[in-house]
Amino acid sequence: MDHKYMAEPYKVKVVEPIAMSTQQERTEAIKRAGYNTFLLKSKEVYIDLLTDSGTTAMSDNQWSGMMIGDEAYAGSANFYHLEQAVRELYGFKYVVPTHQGRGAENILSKIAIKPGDYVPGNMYFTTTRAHQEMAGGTFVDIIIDEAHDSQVEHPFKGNIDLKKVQALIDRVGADKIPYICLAVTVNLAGGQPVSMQNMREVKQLASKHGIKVMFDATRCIENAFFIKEREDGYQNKTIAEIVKEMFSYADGATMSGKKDCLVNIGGFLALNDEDLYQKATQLVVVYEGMPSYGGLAGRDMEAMARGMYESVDYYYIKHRIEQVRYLGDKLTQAGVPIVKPIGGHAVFLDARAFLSHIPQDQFPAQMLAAKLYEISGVRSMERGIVSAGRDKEGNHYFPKLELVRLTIPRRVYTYAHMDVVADAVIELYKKRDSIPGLKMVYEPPVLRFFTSRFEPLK
Ligand code: PLI
Repeated sequence: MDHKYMAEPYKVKVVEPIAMSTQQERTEAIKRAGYNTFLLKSKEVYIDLLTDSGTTAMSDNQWSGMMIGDEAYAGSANFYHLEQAVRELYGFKYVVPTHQGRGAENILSKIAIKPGDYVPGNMYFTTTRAHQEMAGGTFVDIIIDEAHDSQVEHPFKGNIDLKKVQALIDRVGADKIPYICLAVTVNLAGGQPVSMQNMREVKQLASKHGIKVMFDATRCIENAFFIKEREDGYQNKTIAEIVKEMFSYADGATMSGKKDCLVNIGGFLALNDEDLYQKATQLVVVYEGMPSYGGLAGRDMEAMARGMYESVDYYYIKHRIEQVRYLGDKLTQAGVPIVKPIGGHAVFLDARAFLSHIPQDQFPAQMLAAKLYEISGVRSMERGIVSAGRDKEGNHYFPKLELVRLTIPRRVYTYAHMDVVADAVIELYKKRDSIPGLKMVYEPPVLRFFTSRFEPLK
């Protein structure tokens, strides 16, 4: 029998109880946390959809791999397993492990970007752009226009607009563009994928001008599933074959292993160019550790290598995408405004439409996330004006997308949990008119969303 949504392709071997709380306790908790869900204690949370980063449930196979961690300072056996997985599955020659994705972003930005350079990317990601800017670069958004409209249905809404790339080359010159940063999938657009055809064309255009293409590989497996589902010619290819072809259009990649490598910590920088690899090994020893562990224990590298092989299993990724879709479909049926189409790792509430009475500089998505927690114990994350930060002149960026992300950890929650989340959001939607805006009362200078604090407006 064929079900619309696939049941879990795993069974439960270990359980972790979750804390229950009363609405009064949650009202106090979110006030104490300055209306910032990042500042809640996890024990105050019932269903934790803050992020899919590092929140994965590892498999019995990965846990058993942890026991054969080779904790040598240099030349750990687990590094060679990781290197083998990266070569076999992604096709890159060199790998530099890092403690997580931003460790790889730091090294890549420092070795590739010079002050005054421009770094085009398919929508910004917070840490990625911060490292590019700290290296003296200017980020330029080259994603297709459709990605900035939450209601446009497009099968590959993460695609790069080649005309925007060409316009940037014409404006600043190819020698000011060290690389194009191509993210698969695009997190802040709603977990939207990039088509294989687009990757191929971006690589062709970049090569013509001597520009490199660096992938943000963080959710590459989710992207591969969408290609199999939506792009002509890929229906009969395996996820592994699709992933391999995707990376054939890249000169390198940064990876947050905490997402599609199915681990709680870890990441790497993968490269083909020997010269860049040499430079990366010179920096990794300063910021992370030896090039054969880069901020990770041997056991962490083993878990990541094993997770990479598990991640290309068709049934694993089919279930993951369908579980996210199940939640999104329920919300759509109830009329709740969400980003369409439903992406890979999360359902994104459109806070601009949900709380249309709150102006963007009164932080509607921030308040929506706080209120959802208060009524239900479900923790989500603001992905709007607070996450976007300020420009070099100190003004808020006003992103078109003002979103709340309900991010689904991998292999952690069931469909019953998704029902609870959907019911809570629908209840809140009915009460939306009574929700006020916020004012910011503490703001750190970079990556402000992590620790900023707010108070409700009267
Ligand atoms: O959290 P890191 O340092 O392992 O990875 C940084 C990072 C890079 N690229 C993309 C697309 C990400 O989504 C990403 C991290 N994302 C987080 C933490 C998230 O909650 O989405």
